[in-house]
Amino acid sequence: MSNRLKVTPNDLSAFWMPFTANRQFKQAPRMMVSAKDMHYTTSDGRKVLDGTAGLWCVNAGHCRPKITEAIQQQAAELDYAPAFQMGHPIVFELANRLVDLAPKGMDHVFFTNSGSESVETALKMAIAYHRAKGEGSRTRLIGRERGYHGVNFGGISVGGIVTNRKMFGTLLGGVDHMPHTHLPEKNSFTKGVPEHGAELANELERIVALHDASTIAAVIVEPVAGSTGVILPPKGYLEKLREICTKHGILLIFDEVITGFGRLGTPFAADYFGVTPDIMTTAKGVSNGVIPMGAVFVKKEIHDAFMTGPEHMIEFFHGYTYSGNPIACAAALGTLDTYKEEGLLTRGEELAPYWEDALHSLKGEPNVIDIRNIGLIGAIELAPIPGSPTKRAFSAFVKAFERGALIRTTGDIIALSPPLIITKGQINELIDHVREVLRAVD
Ligand code: PXG
Repeated sequence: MSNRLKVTPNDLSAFWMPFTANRQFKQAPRMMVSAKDMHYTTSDGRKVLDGTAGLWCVNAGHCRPKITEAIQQQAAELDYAPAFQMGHPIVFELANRLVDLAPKGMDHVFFTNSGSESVETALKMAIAYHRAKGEGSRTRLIGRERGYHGVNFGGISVGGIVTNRKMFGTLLGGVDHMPHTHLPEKNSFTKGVPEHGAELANELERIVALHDASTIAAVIVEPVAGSTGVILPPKGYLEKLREICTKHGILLIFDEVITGFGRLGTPFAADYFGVTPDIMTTAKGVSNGVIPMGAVFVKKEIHDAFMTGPEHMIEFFHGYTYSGNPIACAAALGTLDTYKEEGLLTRGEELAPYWEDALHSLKGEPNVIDIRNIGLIGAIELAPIPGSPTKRAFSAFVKAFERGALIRTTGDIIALSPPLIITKGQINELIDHVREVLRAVD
């Protein structure tokens, strides 16, 4: 580590950075060189408190020994085995462990390498499932405004974030969107799940009436929308969506890439809300973000619908070279062990009230127009600088980093989602950084 601290990259231009203002970054780079538990160390030797679990993924904290050791051992023992028509033991072990953790009835798991791939997999599964059952006319997909489902074509088609869609042509056909559930005029500064807006689920009935249920394969939503700046489901909303989907034979997909693996204080958001989807997409926390991995959970009926026809035939023409990669599986098993030993998948429940109070203590600070929270997620919405949207929050992000805290901003919203190992003292520290930053930015 020590010699790396001194190294500055000699040319920053070759790497085209993802979702980054490349030219701005390269003028004043922010580099991390190591990490441990709740902190990063920067290239200039400063400690930075991780207020975002990386990108919502490092749920067990950084460089955890069980995960590191599992990866090291696996890399030396079986580095790769073909994923198609071949197996290796730990991918089956992992699938069983995951299914044991999943909501009841979600008995099968399909491996991918990212949230985006999990979403594509789920959408394809949904359409193919209906066709396998003799309902090939069910091809439409329904997403939601402001939804984020990764960056592949299916995901941006059902997604509802304009900047992620508008540059990329006509996208998938046969997609419709429900309205989002952000109602600041009614729900601002709500603690936890908001009171108002469950009726927005009825918009699904309107869409069904327009297209006819016989053309609709699936509805996909994030139970709590993350990327767009944290939008919570109003009380009763997800239950209503479930009811409408069931009534019309439409599959309900929960995109739990962010909410999965303890973020709300329960293993999955499905557990938190007591609503079970038909398909559940995950990634990030499944392997603590350490090695890319995604997992799509499916109900037995869906899996079984594919298990027909001649037994020598491939049932689902889909999969990735790295589906269930041995080293990713080892990382995931090390992650699940760490979660279990430290009770991390339910730790958020104990900490949530403290987190909520700490966050809402920012009410009244300059430019704060809303605060939202659930589990170990928080959002602080700022009034935009007139004519320069996003600038205020981005300045806050840079100032926080300089002060020693990593926060995440999207638009003019600050989103916080610390590793689930955070202490009360570190919650105070994080919120104090945010408070000072809010007082310091224009
Ligand atoms: N679905 C959801 C709900 C997500 O949040 C993806 C799919 C895509 O996952 P991959 O692994 O393909 O990136 C995501 C990813 C942020 C942020 O700061 C959020 C994500 C990724 C990066 C940053 O809000 N979510």
